[in-house]
Amino acid sequence: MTIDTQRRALMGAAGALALSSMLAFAMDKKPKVRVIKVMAKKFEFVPGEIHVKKGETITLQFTAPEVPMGFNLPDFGARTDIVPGKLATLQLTPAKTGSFTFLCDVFCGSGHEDMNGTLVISE
Ligand SMILES: [Cu+2]
Repeated sequence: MTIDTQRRALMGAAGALALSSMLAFAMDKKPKVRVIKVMAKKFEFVPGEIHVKKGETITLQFTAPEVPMGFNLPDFGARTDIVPGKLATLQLTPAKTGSFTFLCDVFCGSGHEDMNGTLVISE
């Protein structure tokens, strides 16, 4: 490879990178992703019931003010750790309707076993 072709390849890569970031930005702007804030505290999720539409893309944004928690939505194979002081996110586009239980899967104290909520997905 000569210096010239190397430089051209490099510029091409830089151009592709710039283009893809522009595309990502444009795509980011179009379909609005609804952000739902969920607080995981001893020993409940707030809100305990989350309502979404089938096919709607949502971003669940978790905080845990007290101790480390977990969010687990088994029916969708979705889970995340929730660590105090850090924002945890989970993006979801449910393709089915129904009521699905989510729960805390990180032991957080005496009420841990009852720490769960419901995701309600309607047509
Ligand atoms: Cu827990």
